[in-house]
Amino acid sequence: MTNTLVQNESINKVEEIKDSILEHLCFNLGKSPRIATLHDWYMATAYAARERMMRNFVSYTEKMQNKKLKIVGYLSAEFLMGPHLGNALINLGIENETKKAVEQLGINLNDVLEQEEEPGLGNGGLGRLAACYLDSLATLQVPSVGYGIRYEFGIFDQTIRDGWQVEVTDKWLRNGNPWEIVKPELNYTVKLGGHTESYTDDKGNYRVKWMAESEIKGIAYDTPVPGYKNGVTGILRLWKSEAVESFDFHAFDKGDYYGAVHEKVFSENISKVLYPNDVSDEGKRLRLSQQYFFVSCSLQNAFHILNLRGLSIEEFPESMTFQLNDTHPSIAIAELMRLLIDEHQVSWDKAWDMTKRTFAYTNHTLLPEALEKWSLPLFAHVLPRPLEIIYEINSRFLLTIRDKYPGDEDRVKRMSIIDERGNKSVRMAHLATIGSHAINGVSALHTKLLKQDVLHDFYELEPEIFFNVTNGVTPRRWIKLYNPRLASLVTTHIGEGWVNHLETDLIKLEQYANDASFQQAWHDVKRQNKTDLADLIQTVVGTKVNPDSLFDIQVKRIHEYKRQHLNVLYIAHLYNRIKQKRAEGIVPRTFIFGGKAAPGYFMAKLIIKLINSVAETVNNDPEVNGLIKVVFFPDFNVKNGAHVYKAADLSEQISTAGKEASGTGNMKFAMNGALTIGTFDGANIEIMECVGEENFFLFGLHAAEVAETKANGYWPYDIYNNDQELKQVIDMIQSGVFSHGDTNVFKPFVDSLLNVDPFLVFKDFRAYVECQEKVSAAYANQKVWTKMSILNVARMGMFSSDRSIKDYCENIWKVAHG
Ligand code: 9GP
Repeated sequence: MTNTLVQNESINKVEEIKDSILEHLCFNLGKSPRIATLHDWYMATAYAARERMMRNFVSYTEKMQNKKLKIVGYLSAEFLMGPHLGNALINLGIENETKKAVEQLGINLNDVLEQEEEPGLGNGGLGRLAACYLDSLATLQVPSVGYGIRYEFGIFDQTIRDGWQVEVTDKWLRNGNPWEIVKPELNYTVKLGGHTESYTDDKGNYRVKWMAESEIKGIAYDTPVPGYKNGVTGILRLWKSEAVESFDFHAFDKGDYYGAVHEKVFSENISKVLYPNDVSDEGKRLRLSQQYFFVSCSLQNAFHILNLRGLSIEEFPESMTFQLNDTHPSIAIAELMRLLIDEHQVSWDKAWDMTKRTFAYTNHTLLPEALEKWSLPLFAHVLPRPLEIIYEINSRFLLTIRDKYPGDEDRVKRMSIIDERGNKSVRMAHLATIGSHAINGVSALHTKLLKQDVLHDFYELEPEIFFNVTNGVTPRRWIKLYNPRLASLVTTHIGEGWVNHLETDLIKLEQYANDASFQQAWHDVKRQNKTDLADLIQTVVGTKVNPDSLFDIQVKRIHEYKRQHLNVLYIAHLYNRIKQKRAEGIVPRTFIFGGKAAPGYFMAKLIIKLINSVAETVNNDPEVNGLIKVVFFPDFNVKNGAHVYKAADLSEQISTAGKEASGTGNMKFAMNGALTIGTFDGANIEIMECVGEENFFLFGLHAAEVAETKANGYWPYDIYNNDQELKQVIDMIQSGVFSHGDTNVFKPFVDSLLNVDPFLVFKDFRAYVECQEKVSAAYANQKVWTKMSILNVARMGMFSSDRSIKDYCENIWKVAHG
């Protein structure tokens, strides 16, 4: 096409978009431009964008009717999608035209984008990974449906008061959600509680009926997920719970007004709120009900799709494959068995064969407290029929184990789905493993440890079903949308193929690593991004930071294993050096933290308080003279991440080795030109292998050394006594230097480190300090640093979620991809 034609087409598009925005403003929002609020403009623009996806959405749904296609069902209790509008415009390829259209209407697109309340339907990495995978599934044209829960309240909003985290309810739906399409006709009944009864059917077969205590209804809400400039729109289908009968006239007639709506209140509670992770006991019953609720709706929907496609029940595993995103949806294994046996009269053996062929399981954690276990009495109370099925699965499975390993009762106990020790419980990871034909970890190290440790017995039994799929993130959102300056610099030099071919194209940047003018342009992009973040910090936190200082950033959930406190100890150490006039070699640094702590996790909340306390002391001490600054950026979420990753010089990935399954923030940072200081953990290792050891700051114990240290008896107190600088830092915290003389507030923190130090902060402290000194020295030479930054980005192609999804398609799902 000639330039003029392209220009004309673009002008037409601008007009079309403008008309469409105005129409939606009038017909959907009932407003004239004169009285429209910014939020109205956002809604109208969102509807205009959604409209452009709907034709593809319909044709995609039609395409799924093709009997030969295998559909991927991605079952996940969390989808952390982030704001939709900006991403939709990028993927539809209409961001420039929309910008112009909105401008011609007298509005600024960035102000419109700011209006969107992000759907916080996830805790962190796991939910965000699911969102990246949906983007890649649509981009790679894999027929798929993401299934989850439409929580009315997502992850809490975080505010900081007096240095402490305060949680605020996330009312993301209060102003309406223009992206979802309710499908009332797609509704399924889900049973809960009660008991079971057996009977013999008219053919003389033994059958079981579940006499439920209550029944709730799940209604489908669909959100279109646009692929990248390919005319494909995928589906995110979230279930909202409702009462089967929302009003009990019988109770009402008796004058029981509360009783009349009780069922409605009870039923709606199921999809009311997302559970913050890391909480052990609270709300367990509701959480188990949530998990069962959404997988039951999703599987019933799968049968509906099977039926629409004119396929038989036997064809289920060939027509649809389900990925279990962690153990949260693993009850799906028992539920599919129940649906096949109780509802579709399939024999046990056949049903089991079909179930195993249907499911694959991704494990996302080795932390024992995060591997879900449900108490047996609770399970029996909420899900009596699925529990019977689990017992039967287990007893048949254990027969095969006894057969294969005669006399090895220890192994039988270790592998059983039911943990018989203490208060009996159901081990969901075992159910997921036994019921799946493929199991994968999320980084090379994690998969290795999974095989070696948590699922070792299962690996020994069937090594061929274990895979690794290293996580990835989408370059559409995390580079093109959120780092437009870098994206345009990259595109100018290597073309725009990198946006959906990151694996092959990004490496072309390497040729510019030594080019002085490219280095300068690269440096300028980073400098501008840092200035933007500095402005935002000034507005949100009120702290003035220097964009020429090294931006050293750690954003992620707050958890002891992620060791934000190791970072804080280092800051306190630098502060000490400055106070003692030993500041030589310290480059100006801004330490930026962000992340939420689970509301019930005291130590994580205390770490936030410590960061803020250190910030207050350091930032206000005239002797520091701005050499170091500390900032806690509140309410870290996808929307804030947009400003943070691109502005980082240094990415902190300092978990205790063997604890972080993969990490995905590490990828977002490196793809946006940050260098990493990191341990030999999760995907850090693969990142280091790709970018080169010389472009990565590695420190600390390896996973095997961590295990060995603990096994040999670990005495943190000795380390404290033998390292004067560490001792000074701990004594400062203890003596109230950062807490206005209060010696109580951080006592639990200090005590925990001195007596237990479960994540080996003291053990790695010295190595971390030394490594940080290397970072400072490297940063002092900006040309070398910039070159390292370019090489980091150039070599990050493998961490695109497109590569991960291709791995799933080829090795696990056996489906074609674009
Ligand atoms: O902790 C892991 C994190 O390392 C990983 O990147 C993410 C996605 O695979 O999953 C996290 N796991 C969980 O949130 C719970 O298992």
